[in-house]
Amino acid sequence: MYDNEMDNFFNENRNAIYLLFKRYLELNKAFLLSSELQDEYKAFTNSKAGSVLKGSRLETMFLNAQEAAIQDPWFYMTSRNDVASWQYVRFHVHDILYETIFVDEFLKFKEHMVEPGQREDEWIIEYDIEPFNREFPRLKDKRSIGQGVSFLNRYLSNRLFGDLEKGDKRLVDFLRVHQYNGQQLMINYKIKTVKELQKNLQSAIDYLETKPEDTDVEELKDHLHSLGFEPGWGRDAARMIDTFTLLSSILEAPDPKELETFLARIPMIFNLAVISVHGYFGQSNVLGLPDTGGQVVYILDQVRALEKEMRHRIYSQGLDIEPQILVVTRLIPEAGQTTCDMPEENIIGTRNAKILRVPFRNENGDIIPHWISRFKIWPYLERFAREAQKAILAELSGKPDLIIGNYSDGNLVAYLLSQSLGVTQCNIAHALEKTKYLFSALYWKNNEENYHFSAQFSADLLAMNAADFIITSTYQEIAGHKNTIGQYESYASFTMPDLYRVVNGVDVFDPKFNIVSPGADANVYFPYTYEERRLKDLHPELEEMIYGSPQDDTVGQIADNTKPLIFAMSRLDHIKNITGLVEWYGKSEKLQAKANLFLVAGYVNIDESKDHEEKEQIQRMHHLIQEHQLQDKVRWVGRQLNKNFTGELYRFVADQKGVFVQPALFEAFGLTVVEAMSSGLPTFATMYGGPLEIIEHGKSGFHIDPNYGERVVNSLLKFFDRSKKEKKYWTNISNAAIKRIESRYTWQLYASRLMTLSRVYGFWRYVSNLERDDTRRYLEMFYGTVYKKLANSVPR
Ligand code: UDP
Ligand code: LCN
Repeated sequence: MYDNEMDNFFNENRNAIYLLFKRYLELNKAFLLSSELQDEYKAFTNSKAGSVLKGSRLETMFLNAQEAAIQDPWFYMTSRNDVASWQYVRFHVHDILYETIFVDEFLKFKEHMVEPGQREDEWIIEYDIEPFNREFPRLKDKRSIGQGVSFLNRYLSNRLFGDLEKGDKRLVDFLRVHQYNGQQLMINYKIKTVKELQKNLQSAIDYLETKPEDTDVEELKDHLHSLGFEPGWGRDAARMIDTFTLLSSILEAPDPKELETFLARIPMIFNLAVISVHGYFGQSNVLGLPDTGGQVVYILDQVRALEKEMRHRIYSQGLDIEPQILVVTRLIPEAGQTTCDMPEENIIGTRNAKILRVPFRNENGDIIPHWISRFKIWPYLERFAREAQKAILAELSGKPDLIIGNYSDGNLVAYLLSQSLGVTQCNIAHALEKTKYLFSALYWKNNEENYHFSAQFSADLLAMNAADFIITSTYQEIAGHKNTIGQYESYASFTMPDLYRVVNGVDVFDPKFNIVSPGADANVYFPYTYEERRLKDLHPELEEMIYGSPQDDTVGQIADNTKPLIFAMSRLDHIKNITGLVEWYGKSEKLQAKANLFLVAGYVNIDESKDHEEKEQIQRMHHLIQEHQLQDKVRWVGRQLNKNFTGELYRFVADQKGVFVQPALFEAFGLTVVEAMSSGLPTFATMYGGPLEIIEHGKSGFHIDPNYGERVVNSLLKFFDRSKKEKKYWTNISNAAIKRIESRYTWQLYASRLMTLSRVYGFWRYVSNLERDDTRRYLEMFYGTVYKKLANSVPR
């Protein structure tokens, strides 16, 4: 595709453009990333020769450049001009030509560079979901991304209820599908048409208005039954009138808000299966073990909040049914200090929620005894799903009403279960690995030995396209930010040379995406100022852990305990970058003079770790502490702490006017950030990922760029200095952090939103089910012919 305006610009500025490309070629790199492309461009246009390019369209392209693939004389580049808006172009470096191209051409060029043996016209699978989505509604405005349900309500009220007058029976039929243990709910066979429904709703309202508002459903049910109404409308006359009126008004003049409120009341979720396969899923002694962090915390808090919300909704609609939630995970016989070898465990703080553990088996059917890294889990999942299905059906005496998958492995299992049982599927990614590792797809072969991304990304494509709806913790998780790519967005197009090419992997404008942010357990993580709730009895133990003499699981002994603490806590993965923090601290004597460093992460003893990345990080930690002689300024604890202890630890650090630092190279969401902020601890967290959205920079905390350690050190120094000079500075940031979390990140808000979404998507699934068959078949084919082979190629 040619572009006259650009052609003219190229003709007029041949020399400058040539010099620009020459500069890039001289970097001698096959691939350039956004920062390299943009920095080099800025440097060039600041020179005399380059200044003519300023303000041009070419400049916009280069300032938004994301990636370039260079093979003299060709320079292929992609730029992201806005959230989820991509442009692909190529330049001929010597002829100074420019052309816009299609995504597949860009991907093919990259493939050719990585696999020079592969012919450009060689046939390779192209994954393309776009044709299947053509008939489906799609958001238009980037600001609406992640608010799928509001859009869907508008769409449904327009489309479905526009058809009602023509006798569209879908709503009536939908109201009739609800049952619990054989008991009919909502409406029965007496109501067959929309007209009958409208008429009987009026009769029911008239009847109820003759009764006192608090008349119990028991007294009313016989008459309502004769009108075609079954339990599920409300516990007393007042609530029933309200629900009937809501529906009656929707049938007359559909309104999206009313539709949502009405659907949110339908008793359709009694049993829930939550799938979380990898890591050590347990209630104590697990956090900080490999693959075991926020996801476990998230799910346990989520289950408690959901059970409460489900019970409340079921009760308000007049039913006496106890909701049941199962968290299905992997049984690990060699469970160490954890309970992961127990097939069942009740979840503390719930009435009826359980952890159900199903083992992995080898080809002979023997149970695998040991922990398996989340990157090597793939060959076990299909069988796991089959056994999990049996266990769930037996435990619930029937199907669950909703299946929630977690992370790539849990989402794949949720996909298999939901297909097999015909149940609504919700996905939660927690973290998609694709954006965490540089060139994870392009150089997938190099990563296979340790990471098996080929299987993981294929599982992700399957699960995200099969899901009825997807919950994300932030907007950036879906579509990124002006300058960063969203985690889901990164699946829109990519290539794994020699394997397959994705030209349309997922559409971030799909209304299936909804932002529902998690919180932190408010019973555990509360402000340090709540004196009467504080666990002061733990203080001697905390003192000992931070300042006491060295133990088997600690390194370093802080000499001067009058300085505030810089506290960091995370799993000891490379991406968490705790070693980066130690290095920045080690290199800054000024910072060492201002504060001590306190770390809770992984193990201190390398022999205790079974994870290759963790081992590497442990080694590096020891090395850095020695190299910078930090033994009397740093305390590193490698121990699993229970959450009440952790809660008081954040507050203990706050008492001393310390700070929390989350230095990750990328953090999908960052529960520690929410925990620290809830405690009132000023927090410095990575600008890559969730914390960018959680923290308002300079107000409720600070963003840091882990690629520039010196800048991080400077902002910490500035903070400590200002806190010393301005009496209220530390407290202002602390208060704003607490406020920020209270207003946005709570489990109560989460549970209410998720329960409403589940019902709206349940309805949407019902009305669009048949239309989805072609997608389902396409995904099955991909599962059978691509994913399954990749999964089985992972060594067991
Ligand atoms: N955590 C902990 N001890 C550790 C590391 C982590 O208790 O050594 C807890 C932490 O309090 C938080 C969770 O594990 O609740 C980590 O969640 P986050 O979202 O920050 O990171 P993830 O591990 O999920 O990547
Ligand atoms: C996984 C992560 O990496 C974190 O960023 C999240 O906070 C956690 O899961 C919970 O969703």
